[in-house]
Amino acid sequence: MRPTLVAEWASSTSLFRSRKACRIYSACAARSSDPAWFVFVVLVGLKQSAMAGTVISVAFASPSVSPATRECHKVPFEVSKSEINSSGVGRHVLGRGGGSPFRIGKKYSGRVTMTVATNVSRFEGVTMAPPDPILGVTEAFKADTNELKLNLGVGAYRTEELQPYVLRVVKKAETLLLEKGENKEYLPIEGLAAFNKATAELLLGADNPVIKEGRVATVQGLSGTGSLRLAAAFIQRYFPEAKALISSPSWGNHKNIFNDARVPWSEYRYYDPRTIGLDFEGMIADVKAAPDGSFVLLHGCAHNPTGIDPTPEQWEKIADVIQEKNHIPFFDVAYQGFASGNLDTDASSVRSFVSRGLEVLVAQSYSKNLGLYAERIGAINVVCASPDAATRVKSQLKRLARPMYSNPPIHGARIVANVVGNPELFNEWKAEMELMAGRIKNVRQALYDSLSEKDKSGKDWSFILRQIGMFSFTGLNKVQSENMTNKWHVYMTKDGRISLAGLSLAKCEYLTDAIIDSFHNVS
Ligand code: PLA
Repeated sequence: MRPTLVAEWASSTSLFRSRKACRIYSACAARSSDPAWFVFVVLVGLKQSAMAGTVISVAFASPSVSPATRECHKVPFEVSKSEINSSGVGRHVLGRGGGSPFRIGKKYSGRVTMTVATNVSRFEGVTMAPPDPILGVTEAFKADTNELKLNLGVGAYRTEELQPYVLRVVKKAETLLLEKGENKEYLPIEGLAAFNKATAELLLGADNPVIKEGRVATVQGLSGTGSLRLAAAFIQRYFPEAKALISSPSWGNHKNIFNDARVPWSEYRYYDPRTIGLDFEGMIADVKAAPDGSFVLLHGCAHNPTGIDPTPEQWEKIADVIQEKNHIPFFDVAYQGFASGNLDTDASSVRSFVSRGLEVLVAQSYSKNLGLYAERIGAINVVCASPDAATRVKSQLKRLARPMYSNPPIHGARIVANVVGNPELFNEWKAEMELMAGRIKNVRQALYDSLSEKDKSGKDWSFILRQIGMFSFTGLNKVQSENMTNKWHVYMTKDGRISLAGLSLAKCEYLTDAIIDSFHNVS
């Protein structure tokens, strides 16, 4: 196959308008395994001050070209415009109708393409992305034909028969919706008004003064993930200097979300493997050490993946430090009602921060507590100091949403609005949620009992009982987790997390054998 070369960089294109800023950062020649093809590669960078913000990537149609290139792209040297023009490289790579992309005032797209040969896909250089560490586990599970297999990867509630579950109250709400025969016109950018009202009230309490005073900007989002992403885009636009702080460990997608939104982040200590508990001192020290005005991402309840939440007293101390440091708390509430079985108890961390008068961001999800996974229903709430600020913030969230997805889907929003807004359905939901949370608590207990009975090593497994929510963070390392999957067909994330929502009482013993084997026989 004939090689095609594509060199591109991402950076502020306006920098290229300054001739002085131009620098050939690295140049190299590579010979592919086919001697007929000799390819010059020129990577164009910026002067050193700008290099940090410059991403350069080079893609090759022929994989054989790239290793040689890697070896020779190390020596930076300067080349003037005329040198570019006088070299073959310049003509081929940069020449565009005789002009240079670096001419002052010329707007240039930041992409250089040199086609050395034809008949090759323009996407040859697109590399294979790795499978998602969580959703990829489900794909692997589906491909496994062993009948003992068990999917404890994704946090999705299953019945005792290990079947997906649609809540009865959801079915009822859907029947009501069908009877009403409502239309499918576009929602406004901010989503369904009845949903936005219901979701803010569910989170903060209907009689919370911040709601009454109109200080909450609520925008319907594409479930928890989409709401977090919208907030991250907002942070990037309005707080370009700010950093996000993420717990270590955290739900894996948090890092992706901030990376994609180009919000720099760092981690704060959270989990202490020695105590299999919260590293509270470490957390406080790291939150204190972060630059003032950072966005501190907190799991409102049922911390994923550890299942370890701060106590109410610890939450107060965390709030003290956040307030002292002028940080902005950013809650991810993906499991309201699933930690304790009670919606209000699980919102108490958020409510206590709000009652201090703090401005707070809160992303919500109805994937788990209403089982609306695929409906993609959630919200981003920004509690502001004044109604005026809330109005402006909301207008900007809408402005960010419009070019991304225009407006959100209606079906899930109607279900939530109907369930929360109808006292009878609301009570049924609470009862069903208690049932779901109760089933998880039962298997948690059963797993602990079984491990304590079968494991003769004297290891203390009581940490499993202290964890809450859907997950248990087993302490199994990557290799041990791989053994769980490869030998026992137990699918789980490689950080040692198991979703107890995917476990039945009947499977506890099998899981116990798998854990004991992996823990003691695999280093
Ligand atoms: N925030 C946290 C802490 C989560 O655990 C999840 C889902 C979300 C947000 C987003 O969920 P949503 O977009 O569906 O509302 N975490 C799952 C699924 C349950 C996943 O990874 O997407 C998990 O297995 O960790």
